[in-house]
Amino acid sequence: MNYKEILADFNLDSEPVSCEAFGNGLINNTFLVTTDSCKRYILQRVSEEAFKDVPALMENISGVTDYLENKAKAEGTTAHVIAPVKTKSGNTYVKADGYYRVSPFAENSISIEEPETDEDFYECAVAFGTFISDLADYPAETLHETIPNFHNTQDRFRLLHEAMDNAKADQTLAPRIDEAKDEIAFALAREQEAGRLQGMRDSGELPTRVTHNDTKLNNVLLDADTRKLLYVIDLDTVMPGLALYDYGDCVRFGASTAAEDETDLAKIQCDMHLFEVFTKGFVSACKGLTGREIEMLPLGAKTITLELAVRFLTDYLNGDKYFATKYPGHNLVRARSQMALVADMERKWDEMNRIVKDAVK
Ligand code: GN1
Ligand code: MG
Repeated sequence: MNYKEILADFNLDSEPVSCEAFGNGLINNTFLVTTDSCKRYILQRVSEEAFKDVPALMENISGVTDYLENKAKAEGTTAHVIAPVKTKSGNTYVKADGYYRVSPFAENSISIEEPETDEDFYECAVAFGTFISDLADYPAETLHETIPNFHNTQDRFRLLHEAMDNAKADQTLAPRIDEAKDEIAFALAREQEAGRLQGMRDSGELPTRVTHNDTKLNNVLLDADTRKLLYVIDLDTVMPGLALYDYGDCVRFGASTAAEDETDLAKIQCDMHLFEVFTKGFVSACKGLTGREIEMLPLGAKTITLELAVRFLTDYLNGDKYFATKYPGHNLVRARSQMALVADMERKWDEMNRIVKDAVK
């Protein structure tokens, strides 16, 4: 990639002088760009492996950022999203050897991989909860499904079965079936329960809302000094979905006592104190959650954790095509760690339900 050539199409303040790899995302390629006048931007090459229709995805992002900016303006507040930088022809991306987009870099911000204090985690809960309630009136029918069936857990299991069948018939991949036999058994033993929330969505028992769908802790930027919310980022998967999955995905990542790819399973737990902190923040900020949604919050956390375990496992069986990996077997390690987290939630199931009940008293 010749970054100067790509950036020449965008309305930057001055000439770009450097471009370096940046961040911890597993899907897109991200770079930090500095210009001649020391202004900084984020340049991203959007993964076409993950996102089949990037122009549609960018239309979603423009729609949502415009909407939230207008809403904030009308209320006399500031929006917590970052709008893309336009190109000289008024577009939000350029197509070169892939699709590229640019956004202003959020100065004096931090993105955290684990909560350093309860307040940090509470702030993230409020950020994601508010994001959903602020988009409650957004015309959901205008959003494109950027990854079809992204959090359809039933479909994620279908893809696991498909990957198992394909791996069996492929000489290079077949040994992976054996290596992952315990993880496959763990997933399949929970397949029915894992599909429950999707079933409740299909029957209308749980409302479909405009949701973020990738609520990892590091998709929130906090002010480095005040630790208050600056921006919710990574809007690639904003689509109609379940609030429970947004809630659950941040619990999965942020309330875990270990990293997503921890190899020492004994270190992996869902911390009940952090679970309580997050739950309180989320239910207070996400206005209008139904009684049924609140009741199902623990299952939201468990289901999204198992779903991601299944996605890592599936990618492992497919030969590591989707998630960026740092070593062979990385996806299997991730699947194992997410399953250890599921097992810990199962041990703490009654406590999780009690915490949710107390949080809404
Ligand atoms: C991916 O790109 P990133 O790291 O924010 C993935 C999420 C997973 C996450 C696991 C579009 O998110 O669904 O939960 O990795 N995003 C996509 O770390 O697949
Ligand atoms: Mg991200």
